[in-house]
Amino acid sequence: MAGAAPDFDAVVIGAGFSGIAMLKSLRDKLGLKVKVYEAGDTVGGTWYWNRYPGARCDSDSYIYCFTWDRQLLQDWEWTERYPEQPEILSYLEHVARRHDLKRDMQFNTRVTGAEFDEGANLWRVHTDKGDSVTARFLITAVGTLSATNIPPFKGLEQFKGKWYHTSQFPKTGVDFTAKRVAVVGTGATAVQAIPEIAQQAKHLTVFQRTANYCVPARNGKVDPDLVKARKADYDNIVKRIRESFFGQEHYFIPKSALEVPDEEREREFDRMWDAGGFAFWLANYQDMFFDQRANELCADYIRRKIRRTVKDPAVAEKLIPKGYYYGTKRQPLDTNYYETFNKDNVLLVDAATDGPIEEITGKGIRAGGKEYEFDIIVFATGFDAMTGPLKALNLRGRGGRKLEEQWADGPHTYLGIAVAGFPNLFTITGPQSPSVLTNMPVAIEQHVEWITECIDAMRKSGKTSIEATPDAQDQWVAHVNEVVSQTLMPSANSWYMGANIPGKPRTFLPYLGPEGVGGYRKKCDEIAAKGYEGFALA
Ligand code: N01
Repeated sequence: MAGAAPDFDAVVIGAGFSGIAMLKSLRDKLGLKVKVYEAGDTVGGTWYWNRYPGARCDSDSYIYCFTWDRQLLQDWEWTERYPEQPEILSYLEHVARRHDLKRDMQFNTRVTGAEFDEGANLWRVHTDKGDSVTARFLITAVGTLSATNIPPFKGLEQFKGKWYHTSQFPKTGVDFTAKRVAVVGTGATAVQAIPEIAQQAKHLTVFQRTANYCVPARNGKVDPDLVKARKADYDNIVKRIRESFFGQEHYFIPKSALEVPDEEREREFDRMWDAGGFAFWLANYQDMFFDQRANELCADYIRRKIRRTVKDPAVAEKLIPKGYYYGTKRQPLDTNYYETFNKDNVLLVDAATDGPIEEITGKGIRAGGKEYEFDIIVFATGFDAMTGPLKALNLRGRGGRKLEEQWADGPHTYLGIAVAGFPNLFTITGPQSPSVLTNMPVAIEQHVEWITECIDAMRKSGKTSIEATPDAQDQWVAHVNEVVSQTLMPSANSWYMGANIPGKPRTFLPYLGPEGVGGYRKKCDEIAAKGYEGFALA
């Protein structure tokens, strides 16, 4: 159906990594008329909002960037092994300027709703600035960890000091000098922020609900010879990360942790530990995610490290994770995290042993019957991951059906990129795609390329509508659940399972396909080659 001519060929929601890449691709490759709406006052997405002390990417900088700008891969010089938030933000600003992208972006504008007009075969998109525009395609580039979770603690409104969530930190920063500070949460964000805040604050109290298995990041300057070698080898690096499991240069050891002699395994563990970063998590023995006994060997190694690092044995015991398998929650990378608990100005309040948070009071936090007084509380309490940002968009598909209603019992997607009943909607790094289990730019670029090729193929064949079929969607959801059920992942109370948000359906949110993002790419390409199998085109 041709339908009425829309204002735009595509509206893209969000100007982070995904929105930038999507605009560039549709506008400059296909010549489409595209509009990007962004709630922040400039590009950046995640890296615009998360300005907490110590905010840094946990992927190595040489692969945490766009690969479609090969010249920029040569020209851009990252300062350290892991890029810091301000540096990523300036990188994205640079990309936006270099490709003249801002002229098609509207900042300080939040999309408040969009509905599919079946008669006209287009999306009507509305914003908080009063815009109401139409587009043939609607593409969400809203990120996966962008719906802030501030738990509904009793009494928060009475707190007389200042409080912040890590993903809504003031642009001007927060001065912790001479302040009594609380950090609530011990996830990847808190693990980065706690050592930094502890250096400034007069006193820091950390409220831990679940202890985490942290491994060292080992950040620092990268050897200039290695930087040079990587630049010379970028074509191969890009090929490797695109075909890899996690979008990183990490590969499992093709052996069981149980079959090797103890000394060999200990040597391998030491090697991964010394390498730092995600090696211990993503390049460990291949049965670590499947076999409880293999997993226990890894967990035991980390427990020994914690006991060796933390001087007070009682504090060390509190910091030792219990009740879930290593690696089934997102791996935090630490720089002096455990060491921070050796400082005189740092106190750990553990929900299991000291008592959980009961309420926020005028002066601070009451936990386990005791009131702790603070000038500042930092909530590092995470996000309503993956589905949260999409549900917040108030999307209505065929028959006015709301996305949040359709997903009441968890997400239902086809490939994590499309939703039955929502024609011409594409969800970049949506739930049930590899997404958060990868080095994000790799997953983002794969979706951006696939969407671009799909729209191009539609134009060439005179089609104006594409929609996942309910059957294909059901099969995909069943497949996503089937593959993850063979691993230890569903056993954890992780945000991957939606377990951090009270009332959220318990379901594994990303896709842990048998060959990771590389295998998923092949699958998506096969589907395209078969004339978009599982989609209805008109
Ligand atoms: O959030 P989290 P995050 N009462 O949900 C606790 C990415 N990231 O912002 O574990 C008390 O992991 C909660 O406790 P529990 C990365 O993918 C990337 O740290 O649910 N405590 C937990 O300790 C990461 O996984 C980078 O029991 C409560 C913490 O708050 C994701 O962002 C850097 C509570 C939340 O941890 C989210 O990490 C940093 C309550 N009611 C983060 N509710 C990069 O490298 C929650 N908690 C790019």
